Amino acid sequence: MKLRIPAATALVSLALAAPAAAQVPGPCAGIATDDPLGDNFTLVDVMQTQANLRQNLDLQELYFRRDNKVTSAYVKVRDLQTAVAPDGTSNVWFVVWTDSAGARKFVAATLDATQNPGGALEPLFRFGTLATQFTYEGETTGKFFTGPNGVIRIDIPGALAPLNRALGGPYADARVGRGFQGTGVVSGVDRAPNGTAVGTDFKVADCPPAPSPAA
Ligand SMILES: [Ca+2]
Ligand SMILES: [Ca+2]
Repeated sequence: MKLRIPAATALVSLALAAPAAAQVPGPCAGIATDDPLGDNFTLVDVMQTQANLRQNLDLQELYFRRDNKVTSAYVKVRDLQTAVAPDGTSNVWFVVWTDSAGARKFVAATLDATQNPGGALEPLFRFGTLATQFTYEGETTGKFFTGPNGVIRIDIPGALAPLNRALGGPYADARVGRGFQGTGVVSGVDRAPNGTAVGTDFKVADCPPAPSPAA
């Protein structure tokens, strides 16, 4: 028995150590923006011992891909977990861009801790329009690639990403919601790029076939 326990532990460690990046499609047309690690704001956080959950919201990179006729936004963070930082009731990641008509559109991923207190949280993916505030207009699909350097993929409805048009001036915006059912104050804790800057336009086009290793 004593021999089997370390072996099993080693297997588990290997599985946990597998980088999220290995499963995530990387950029195929450059990145929209990167962002420094450790620059996310800390709100009133009475449980600093759980500051690791904050790494959920430390933006690192934003890029877009179009695969199988679906355009998706990819938000890389420091350490993605399906849990909400202790000083909020929800975590929201917005990706915003300006369309060819000049309207600001967005997709968003939300984790709402009131959905299942203390338990596993299922992310909700939505899209909408940003005018004076974020207005949700429907649900979309996406995926969380959890772990260090984890990535949130949010699929953009086809009508919002016409082929050969640009998603202009994109940026990512990570926020914490507090209050009843996550509808209270929503505070920005990280933005990529910082300030009011925006990233590089993404011209909606299919990713090229993966290059051969010898290329
Ligand atoms: Ca950051
Ligand atoms: Ca930032």
